[in-house]
Amino acid sequence: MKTLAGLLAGAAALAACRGQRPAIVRIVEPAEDAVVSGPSVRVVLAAVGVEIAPAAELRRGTAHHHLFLDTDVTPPGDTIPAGVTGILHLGRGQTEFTFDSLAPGAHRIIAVLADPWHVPLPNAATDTVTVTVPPRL
Ligand SMILES: [Cu+2]
Repeated sequence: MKTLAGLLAGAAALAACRGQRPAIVRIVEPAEDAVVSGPSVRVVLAAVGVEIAPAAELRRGTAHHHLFLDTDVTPPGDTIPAGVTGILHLGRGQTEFTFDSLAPGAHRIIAVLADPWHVPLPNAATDTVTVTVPPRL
């Protein structure tokens, strides 16, 4: 019987064979299912297995964070578009972002790592949290 640890080790070894390090992104804050005070919500991000750097440096092997707010993730291999509502490039290498005015209700936030050309890293894990902004009284 395969264990989760065994599967993960296998995936890491496969990625290493291909010259790719498996990258993982985590939304550190807010927590999954958090009820946030809103309307401003601070998102804190962490990445493992890849260096976070400003996109403008155009250095291969680095990545920057992206956030998809109530928006589906760009299909694999596609460039993450700029100037689209709900899609944010943290292109200066930031690891935090504050949404200033989230409406009351549930919101889905997805974190995605992409290379300096804004193409999601192959085999990189994404992270998703759903948060709720309570109704204003
Ligand atoms: Cu980008």
